[in-house]
Amino acid sequence: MTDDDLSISEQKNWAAGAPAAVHALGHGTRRMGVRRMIATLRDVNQDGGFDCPGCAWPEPNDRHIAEFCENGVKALAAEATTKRCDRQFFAAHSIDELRARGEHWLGEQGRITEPMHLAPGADHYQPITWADAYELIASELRALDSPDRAAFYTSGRTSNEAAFLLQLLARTYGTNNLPDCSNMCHESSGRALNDTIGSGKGTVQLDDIESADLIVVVGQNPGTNHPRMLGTLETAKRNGAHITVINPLAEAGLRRFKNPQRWNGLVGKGTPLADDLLQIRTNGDLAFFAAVNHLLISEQAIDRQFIDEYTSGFDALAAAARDIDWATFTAATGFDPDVARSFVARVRRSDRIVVCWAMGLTQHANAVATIKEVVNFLLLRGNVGRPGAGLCPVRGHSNVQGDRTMGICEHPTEEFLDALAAEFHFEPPRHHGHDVVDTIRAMRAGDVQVLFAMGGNFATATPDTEVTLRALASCRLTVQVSTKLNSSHLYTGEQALILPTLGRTERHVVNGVEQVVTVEDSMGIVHASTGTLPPASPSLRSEVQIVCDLAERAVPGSVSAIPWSQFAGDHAAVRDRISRVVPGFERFNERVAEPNGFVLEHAARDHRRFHTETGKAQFTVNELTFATTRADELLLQTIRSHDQYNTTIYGLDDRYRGVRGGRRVVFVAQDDLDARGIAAGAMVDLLARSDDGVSREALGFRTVAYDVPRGCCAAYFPETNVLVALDSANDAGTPAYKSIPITLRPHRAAP
Ligand SMILES: Nc1nc2c(c(=O)[nH]1)N[C@H]1C(S)=C(S)[C@@H](COP(=O)(O)OP(=O)(O)OC[C@H]3O[C@@H](n4cnc5c(=O)[nH]c(N)nc54)[C@H](O)[C@@H]3O)O[C@H]1N2
Ligand SMILES: Nc1nc2c(c(=O)[nH]1)N[C@H]1C(S)=C(S)[C@@H](COP(=O)(O)OP(=O)(O)OC[C@H]3O[C@@H](n4cnc5c(=O)[nH]c(N)nc54)[C@H](O)[C@@H]3O)O[C@H]1N2
Ligand SMILES: [Mo]
Repeated sequence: MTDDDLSISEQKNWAAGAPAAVHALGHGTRRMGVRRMIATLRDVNQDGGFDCPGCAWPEPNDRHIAEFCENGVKALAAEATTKRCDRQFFAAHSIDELRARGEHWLGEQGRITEPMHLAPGADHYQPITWADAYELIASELRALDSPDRAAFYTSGRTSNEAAFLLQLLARTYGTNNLPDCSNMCHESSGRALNDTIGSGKGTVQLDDIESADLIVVVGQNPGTNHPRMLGTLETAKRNGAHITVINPLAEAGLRRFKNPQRWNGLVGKGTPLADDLLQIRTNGDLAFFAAVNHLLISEQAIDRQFIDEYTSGFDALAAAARDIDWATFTAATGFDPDVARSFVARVRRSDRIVVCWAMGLTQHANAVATIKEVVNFLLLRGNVGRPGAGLCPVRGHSNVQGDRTMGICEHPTEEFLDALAAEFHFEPPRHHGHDVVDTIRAMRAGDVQVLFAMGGNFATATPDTEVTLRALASCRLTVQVSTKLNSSHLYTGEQALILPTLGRTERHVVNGVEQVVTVEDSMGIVHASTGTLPPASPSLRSEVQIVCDLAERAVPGSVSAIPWSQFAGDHAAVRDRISRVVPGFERFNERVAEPNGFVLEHAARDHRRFHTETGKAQFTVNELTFATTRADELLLQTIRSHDQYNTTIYGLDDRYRGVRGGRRVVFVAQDDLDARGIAAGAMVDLLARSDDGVSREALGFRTVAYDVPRGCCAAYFPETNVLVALDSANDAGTPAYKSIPITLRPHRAAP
């Protein structure tokens, strides 16, 4: 439980620079060796190479010879590692033994080399042939009394082709139970944007950010999670942009950036990025943007012509915006009213505004309302659908946006289902399926009994870990298509399968033909990705092939209309089908052959056409809420360290925040520690407020005195997911991972 090597030092105020290059290369060579590392890095994010599995930030058209970042190298090294987790490994380690190890150790064991089966009651995984594994899944699926007893999960690394086929498999089988990582990620953005601008996607391209004159980065830590974004911000800055950061934490990457791809970035002082750092109280953003919007309306600092021509609902907003309750504003944000006033003054001097956001906005109870208020903010001054301005939800997983475009969604539109039905001659289920949280609830109730997961780590990325593990244990069968070992292989249903798959970096040749996959980045750019490394093991199968092989056995009736076996070896044929089902993908094969792929059309961005109910961009009136805590409580947000990719833990350091050698830490303001008589460095337990009578505790964390607003605190996930109640999920189904009321208690050993 304790991390004895833990050491804490000063928080950094700059990111990247030479240390990033040194850490990247050290990390890469340890896992891949020098030659393999050079071969890998040469091809990442290059034309003819593969898309970095790190994040969804787009590549610029004029690519640098080294179009990657420190954390991209870590993501690549995790996949291209030379270590192997083979049948001897599974024979040597029981499930109980592996459970005691934790995600970091599990991820370090290397690539899984062949299909493995955990039989009912067994304590070790045993090898199984692909044919037997498919037969087992097919027979379990056939045995269910309704297709809705199965769920098909997707994590956002899955290619467009695999995602399209997976949703087709689920729907020909008969269910819309297609939960995906997006439910825990940007679902709130998708919901808010769909309701207001008629598309769930952002409206900017890289050159919009580079030519904006005000960029607001809110609820996002790009220095760790989207490091290449810092290069874009640096360019914007050189072009004269003002950058305002809204974040409870003074994240290093947003303060000063030393671009490791430039000589003066390696040795010089770097570029200051944030001009203003507004250290807001966690979850105060709705109150902040509401106040700003009220001021803009009362000062008539709005674009009347745009509002009249393109929007609806302005009068209702203006009527609701008559007075501002500054006491509530201050309680929610921690700010003096002048903070809003001077931000508004800056806004009034700015013709082109971009707002970028990520999990700091989406993972709250009121996330949808908050993002709608951000939309109001941009609409008021016509900052949607013109160059240099717009909405920029920064996606997480490298293809999470593409997976949704391909139909991975539990609430598909009628148009999508109609197109699918016409193309493949079957009647897809029309009733909505389960998202992530509802899948867990359904498992708990015995209503979902088979989970098929295309990647990811369902067991620990999801909320309410103890509840979720029990729910998984009540399933008949859980199947993970994976590259590497994680907790989801250990907390399983009565039986479990691990189906090992090729990663992005690996060459995939079928019948002598090199197979290419495609992905869509955060800005709607679709491009090809071709692996170049030899597969980690000859027994690996591609995600596409696994879906096709399984579909033939699980839904034999579909074979006459769907040439699954042809698809398995001919991704171009899959793309032809996609081009006829998914709008915007016309002439898919032809257009994706272009060096940088193609940009998907976006009616709001390109033409100021809004596919909403009113046909206009929609202003919304949002009830002002914010997370409140009792005097003894702190509001906990759960975040990523610099050494992790979601539940894959690369190492135990969080360099920019000054943490080394441990992850069980909680960042608290010194005054809050003093008020509780707790010393910095003391060992505490985190106890979640219990609204439902269930006690949720995370034991054994060191306190770190940190620059965070009073009443707020932070700790890493997934260690803290035990504290997040399933029922914290908001109206978009996203758990409130970033506003968990907790109390600190001096540590007591578990009974
Ligand atoms: N290296 C690396 N890259 C990644 C990932 C990774 O784990 N590692 N994960 C990928 C994925 S799936 C995703 S979704 C993205 C995540 O990218 P981020 O959203 O940047 O990730 P988080 O660590 O959750 O950081 C949330 C940020 O929001 C701030 N914040 C929290 N609550 C609030 C609030 O109430 N208001 C405001 N204004 N700010 C708040 C936090 O202080 C923090 O800076 O990154 C992707 N890229
Ligand atoms: N408390 C808290 N919880 C959170 C969050 C938070 O901020 N706070 N963030 C949420 C967010 S934004 C997200 S996106 C989810 C992430 O949820 P997931 O996407 O489910 O989790 P990951 O940790 O990204 O999944 C890692 C696993 O994916 C597998 N994998 C890696 N590459 C491949 C591949 O190419 N193919 C296949 N088939 N498998 C592969 C590996 O086996 C690896 O162990 O977590 C959510 N959970
Ligand atoms: Mo995410």
